[in-house]
Amino acid sequence: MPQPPADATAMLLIRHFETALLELFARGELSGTTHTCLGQEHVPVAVSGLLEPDDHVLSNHRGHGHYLARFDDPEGLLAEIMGRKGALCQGVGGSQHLYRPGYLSTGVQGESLPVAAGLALHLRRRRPGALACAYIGDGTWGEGAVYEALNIAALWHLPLLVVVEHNGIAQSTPTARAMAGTIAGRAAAFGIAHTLVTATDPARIRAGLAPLVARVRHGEPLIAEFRVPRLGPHSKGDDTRTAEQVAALDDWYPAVAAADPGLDRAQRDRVASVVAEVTARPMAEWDQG
Ligand SMILES: Cc1ncc(C[n+]2csc(CCOP(=O)(O)OP(=O)(O)O)c2C)c(N)n1
Repeated sequence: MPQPPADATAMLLIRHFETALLELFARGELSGTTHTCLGQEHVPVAVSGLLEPDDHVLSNHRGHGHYLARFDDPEGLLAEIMGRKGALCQGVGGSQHLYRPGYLSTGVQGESLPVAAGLALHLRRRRPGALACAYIGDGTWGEGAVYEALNIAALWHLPLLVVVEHNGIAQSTPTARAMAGTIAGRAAAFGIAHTLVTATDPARIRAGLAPLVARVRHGEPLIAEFRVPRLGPHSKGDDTRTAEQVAALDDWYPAVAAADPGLDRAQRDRVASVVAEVTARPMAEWDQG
């Protein structure tokens, strides 16, 4: 199925943004940490296309793609990560802790789901039809707060969409070594709908998810589990997998780039000019008032 231009544009933007971040680290121009979503870009691109302006997004430590797919704001995000003028949160949030109306991320695993459930309750009361969408990884199913939130979401019929980016590894622990049973089985235990997504074409993904997300808006929570590869290290240089293991993972990028090399080049150039422009800015000043 051909990629609608907007989807390919967003996926390529996120790919080149994440690659540029790793290059900035390698050159010593960035400090702190970062977790790139290389290989997982299609997930937020597909999901964002199903979201409405009143919906709220809760993101996690691997959240640059979630933000860029929702707001197309590489300047604000890079300035935040680099602590430069124009930063989204004055440079105090960094890569993992972003806030913008309708959007919140946290680096603390599992912290977002109870907040998402609370937001979903608020939305059900004040903005009927709107939903809270929380992105979590498979490793985060080891956190007890996840189950407290799912229990309440099911019991109170909250408009909660949980997007699981199941990349099969949590930092350096293969999921198979840490998770008993399955995410589908855990959803079933709460009577929550679950769907498994393996496609990488956002339009195709949305076609499958749209009727389920429509039900979320009327109080039927959903767990959408995406099987994805994590192509990069956990953060910057801490990959415990062999190069052969990583090379064997599927990557959507070669096919999408080959389908439209001009678009790929344009997005690479856009990111390069964002990097040049933001890097030249003075440091952000934290207004503590
Ligand atoms: C409560 C908590 N414990 C530990 C960490 C350190 N940590 C950051 S990411 C991560 C693994 C996350 O795995 P997963 O949820 O599968 O997401 P992925 O990194 O694979 O996207 C860990 C252990 C954390 N951020 N929060």
